[in-house]
Amino acid sequence: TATPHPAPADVPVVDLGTTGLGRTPIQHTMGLMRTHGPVLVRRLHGREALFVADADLVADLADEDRFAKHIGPALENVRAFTADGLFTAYNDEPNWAKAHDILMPAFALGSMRTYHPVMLRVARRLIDSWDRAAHAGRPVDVADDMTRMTLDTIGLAGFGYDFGSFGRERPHPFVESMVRCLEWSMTRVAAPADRDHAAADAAFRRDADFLAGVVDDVVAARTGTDQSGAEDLLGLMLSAPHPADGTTLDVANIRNQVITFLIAGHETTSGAMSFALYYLAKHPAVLRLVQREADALWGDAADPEPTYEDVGRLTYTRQVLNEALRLWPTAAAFSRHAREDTLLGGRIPLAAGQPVTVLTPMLHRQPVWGDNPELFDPERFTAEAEEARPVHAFKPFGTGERACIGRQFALHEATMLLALLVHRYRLHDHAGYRLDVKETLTLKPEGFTLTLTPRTRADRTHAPLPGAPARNEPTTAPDAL
Ligand code: FDE
Repeated sequence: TATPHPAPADVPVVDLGTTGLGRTPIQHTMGLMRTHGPVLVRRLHGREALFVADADLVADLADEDRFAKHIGPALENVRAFTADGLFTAYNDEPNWAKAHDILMPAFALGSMRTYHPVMLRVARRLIDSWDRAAHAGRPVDVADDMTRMTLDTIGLAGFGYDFGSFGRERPHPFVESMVRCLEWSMTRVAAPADRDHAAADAAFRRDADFLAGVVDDVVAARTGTDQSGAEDLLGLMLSAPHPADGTTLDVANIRNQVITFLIAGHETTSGAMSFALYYLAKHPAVLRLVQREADALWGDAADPEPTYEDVGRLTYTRQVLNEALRLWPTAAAFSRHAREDTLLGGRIPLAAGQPVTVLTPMLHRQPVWGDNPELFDPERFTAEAEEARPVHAFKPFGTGERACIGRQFALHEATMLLALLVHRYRLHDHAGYRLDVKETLTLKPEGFTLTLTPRTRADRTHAPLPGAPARNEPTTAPDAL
């Protein structure tokens, strides 16, 4: 039911009336764009929101002089439990710049060297658990286990706190509360104003209080110990002075930051690895190439000891991850607003402060991606292909000054784990899984299970890819796939 919009005339207005968006607002809006094109106004309960995926318009929105991050309705709800934490802070809230300056060093590329051993330690927990499943012939729930892994990783690497997720039948209660909080933030946006939300809101409050309690434990476990000056995130939060005025972060802000990092640092990364494994299970030829890359590094080692430098050499694995993030960027939308009255793309009038939301999965399916954008193809991320493409065509980490601070962290963690997994197991899509993308503000493949068998010496010993840095000589002929 598209009706013409007064200005500009070529932007369709899609009125959803009172039908709402259901439990999959991102995919619903993707569907609208497939019908109406990559620029549209979505009207819901009388509220209008401009969505774009057109590559030129997104490039224009990336202009930091004219646009800035916008905290839209969903993030406004998230603020109920993260307030002025980095992700949800308003641009002009003093604690944004302060925390950004203090925490940036913890995310510089060089810092990944510090996190590497912890990431490896947690990867081994996952592998132990998958070994047991493989041995018992039991399927693994991919997204659940990736979430265990990423929560333990950010907990240990960032805060020296062990969530011990692999020792638990069910996800850590922090995860369950967090997921409910995120769902509340998402569904509350589309909830009709005339309905009674008291019960949902009270349940949310209980969950949010629980999250805060966990965070207080995390902080308490550190304060007063000789670790309080440690160089991890929590150490910086507790003791690093701001370069400008010498003050440290205050207690309330530290709480907001810890919740923010525990959430941002694990939900999205876990989804990204899950989608990558999904595509690998469905594309045996690609899987074989990733395996070859890992085999070229680690040969037939039963328990490889990836070095920090190894992860930088896993270029094809990284391409696979990028391609998974193209099709399903797990943080699937980000919003911008105009700093002053302006014309978006030279044609769409925007008033100062007016928000525009970029629907990333559709940006990643625009014509700059060729004529078969739904096709999973890691060749799109060779260095040459990337160079040939407009820079703003790929935005899984947002844009500008408020882009993802955890990008290198997530990529290092995910690349290493994927390579370790494909080096160790054959992946079997035993249930003929059909992709079902669950939305809890972030995206995940729901109900995706795999069975695993250990790869054998014969599986592993084939020639390295041409040009791959071979440390181990192949012990059999290249055709022993
Ligand atoms: C951020 C981010 C973003 C942006 C948003 C807006 O704009 O609104 C995005 C899109 C993202 N992020 C994405 C992602 C993906 C993945 C995988 C990730 N992410 C990961 C991670 C990890 C960590 C730790 C993180 N992440 C964190 C973060 C933070 C803190 C933030 C905020 C920043 C500022 O400053 O604002 C982000 N992240 Fe991310």
